[in-house]
Amino acid sequence: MTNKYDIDKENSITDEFYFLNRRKIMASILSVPILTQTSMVSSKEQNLFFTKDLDYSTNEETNTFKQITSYNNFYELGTGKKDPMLNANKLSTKNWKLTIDGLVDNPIVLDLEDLTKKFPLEERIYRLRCVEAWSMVVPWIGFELQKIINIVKPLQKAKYVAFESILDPDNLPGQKRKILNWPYREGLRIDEASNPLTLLSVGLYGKILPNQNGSPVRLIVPWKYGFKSIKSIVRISFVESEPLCTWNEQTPNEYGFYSNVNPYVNHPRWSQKRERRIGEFGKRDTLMFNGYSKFVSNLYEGMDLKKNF
Ligand SMILES: Nc1nc2c(c(=O)[nH]1)N[C@H]1C(S)=C(S)[C@@H](COP(=O)(O)O)O[C@H]1N2
Ligand SMILES: [Mo]
Repeated sequence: MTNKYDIDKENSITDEFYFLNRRKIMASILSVPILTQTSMVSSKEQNLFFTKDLDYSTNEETNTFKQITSYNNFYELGTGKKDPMLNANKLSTKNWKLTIDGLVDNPIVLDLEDLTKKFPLEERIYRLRCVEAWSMVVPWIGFELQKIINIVKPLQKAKYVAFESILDPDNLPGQKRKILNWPYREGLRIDEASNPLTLLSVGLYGKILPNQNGSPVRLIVPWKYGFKSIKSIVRISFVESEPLCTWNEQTPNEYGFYSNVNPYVNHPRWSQKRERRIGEFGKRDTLMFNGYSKFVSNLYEGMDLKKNF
């Protein structure tokens, strides 16, 4: 029997068992894999203390640290898949501040230390499905965005959450060209942001996030296409109306506000029915909501997901 809760195998006895026993197991830093010295990553050595989540984590095999850190989308560091790794040192996270403001009772600013120490950290093993039809399984470390929502206390009229990445064209090679309308921006409805699956990640494989994965803090929304999972966030604002999202602004007929993983809605230029897991040769079927239906399908009841793609 597996010791993890598999979110795809609905209705199985083990699911029921682990769902009822919402256990957390203390992870030892000794369980963190030892990284090869030759891997070209800007791995930050600091170990994080965290518990292992069994409620929402998949028991699928994780991609290797090397795969997760050498095949990235992070246009601020270049558009090639290896560019973020090669340009990782161009992103400076020193003196980072994450501002949380807008329609809230209690705006706050978090610094680097707050991000790893203020909230208990969990390891969440999530599938991430990119809109380009590849996927990875990543052992993220982070905390639920809900934890921040509880602190800032959004006002009644706040209906959406807007996210903004770093703007630093002097140092970020990708921002020297106007390939996107910088800074990168994303948004969620407030109920999506409050869903327990929605994570702010500060690490992976037991350590501080490598720059190419969006250090020092990035969003993970595992039931949506990867581009919603905005990296290197400097501002989170609570707002009244649907915020601007970078890819939706860039190409609205290809990338909607919702961008839920949906095998029944093709991208105008390719199918979304199947995906390639990085490291594998064949393809596998893409699942509705990336396999997270039981946690999130209720958020979209009554909505036409072909129209609201
Ligand atoms: N700021 C910013 N965030 C970003 C992107 C980006 O270009 N800039 N790319 C997105 C896309 S398209 C994907 S698939 C994921 C990739 O995350 P990973 O490189 O950690 O796997 O990050 C998302 N977040
Ligand atoms: Mo993506």
